[in-house]
Amino acid sequence: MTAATLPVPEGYRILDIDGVRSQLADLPVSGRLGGQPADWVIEEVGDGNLNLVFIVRGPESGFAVKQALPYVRLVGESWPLPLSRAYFEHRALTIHSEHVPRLVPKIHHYDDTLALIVMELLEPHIIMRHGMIAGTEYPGFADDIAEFMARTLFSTSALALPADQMKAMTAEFAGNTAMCRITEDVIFTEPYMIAENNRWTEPWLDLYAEATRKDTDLKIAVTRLKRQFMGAPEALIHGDLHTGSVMLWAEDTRVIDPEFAFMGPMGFDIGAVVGNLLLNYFSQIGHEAAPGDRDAYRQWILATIETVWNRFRRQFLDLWESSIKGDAGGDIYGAGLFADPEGMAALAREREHYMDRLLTDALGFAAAKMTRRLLGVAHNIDLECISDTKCRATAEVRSLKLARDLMVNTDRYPTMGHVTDAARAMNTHQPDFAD
Ligand code: ADP
Ligand code: SR1
Ligand code: MG
Repeated sequence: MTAATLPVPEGYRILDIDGVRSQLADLPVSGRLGGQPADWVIEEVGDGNLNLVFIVRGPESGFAVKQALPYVRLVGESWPLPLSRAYFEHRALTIHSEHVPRLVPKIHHYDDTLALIVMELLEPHIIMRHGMIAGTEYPGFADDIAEFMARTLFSTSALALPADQMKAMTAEFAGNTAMCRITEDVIFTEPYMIAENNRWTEPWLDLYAEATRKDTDLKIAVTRLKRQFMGAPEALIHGDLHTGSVMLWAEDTRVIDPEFAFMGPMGFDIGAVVGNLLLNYFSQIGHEAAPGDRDAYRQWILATIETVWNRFRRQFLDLWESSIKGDAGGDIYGAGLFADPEGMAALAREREHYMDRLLTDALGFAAAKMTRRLLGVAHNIDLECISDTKCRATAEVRSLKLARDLMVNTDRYPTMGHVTDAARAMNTHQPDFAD
């Protein structure tokens, strides 16, 4: 299929730098840039898999301008993808800004025809993956991402919303099917079979890719996760919450790029964070100048994983408890059912069970998110930038082994401490592959 045959609305065109300039010039919001359109410095910086992103700088301020393409940028026009993802991204950003305004970029303008979002330029923020490859610690990250997840997930779930609002949100985001389909295919299915776009570090991972395709226990486990992904509209999830969707610096964290948002299982977002931190942990062997140089950084990553979960858990429970006390809860676990002391105690236990179940879900999804980055179509720069392929393969095989155990033997990981202990135990300073 060529771009010409893709279904795009009348008036849509793919913008180049001059197209962005003239488009912005017509918008009242462009006054914030200062100067004249000819003064604005514009560059295309998109390093994501799907869209164009332009940075626009004027004498007084800057914008980030994101445009959806009618296809997957990573693969090209042979893989069409609807422009509607820009609608869902701006809607999710709008909803996120109601619950965590300090943790998302501000939206200045949305153009449905051009599938274009004009948003706040985040500076001096960088993409978290890049900071982690450089070995930078981010002291505020764990608290910030925990707050992002606790507030966005709790507030859009049936724990907080009445049934009609919950269903309205489910109906609205049910339209994001093409993006869900990508996840269903490239995360939950293709890495476990022969698929055209799969790739891995050859020849070192050949046997591991083959073993994965033959691993029935693993395939049952990932299919259960897929079933949950497709059939559990628990909350409005970000849907692609990896460390490439976080832009930050020492004093500020923002979550970008919720174009995969839909009403899905909360554990998918938590697992995305945990799985991507684990991948970076194992990748450190390829980033240290001498064996052991990054040991302190490794410890920071593992401590961060534990803090993310612990803070998320505490904050989610606090939101839940206060919503019940304030009678602002959603339509399940209704306060009226549990008003007596025995009921209150039972509800407190139920909340603990709920969080334990969320942890189990998150670990399964973390494992799926790790495996897809090792055997599927879209890999992570954390590992891809390691030029020594034996070293990269070492990091990848360790990630793959932990992911398999997390997915198949999830009950062996009752706490996040069990996960970080396992990661620590699998890590040595020597590559596992020799000449
Ligand atoms: P995609 O959906 O294609 O993955 P992203 O939303 O992840 O695109 O953006 C791609 C890149 O554009 C990011 O990695 C980042 O470098 C840059 N970017 C995106 N949004 C902003 C922003 N608000 N401010 C500054 N840079 C941004
Ligand atoms: C074609 S797969 C593209 C991937 O990039 C996005 O960031 C999502 O992670 C998606 O799975
Ligand atoms: Mg994206």
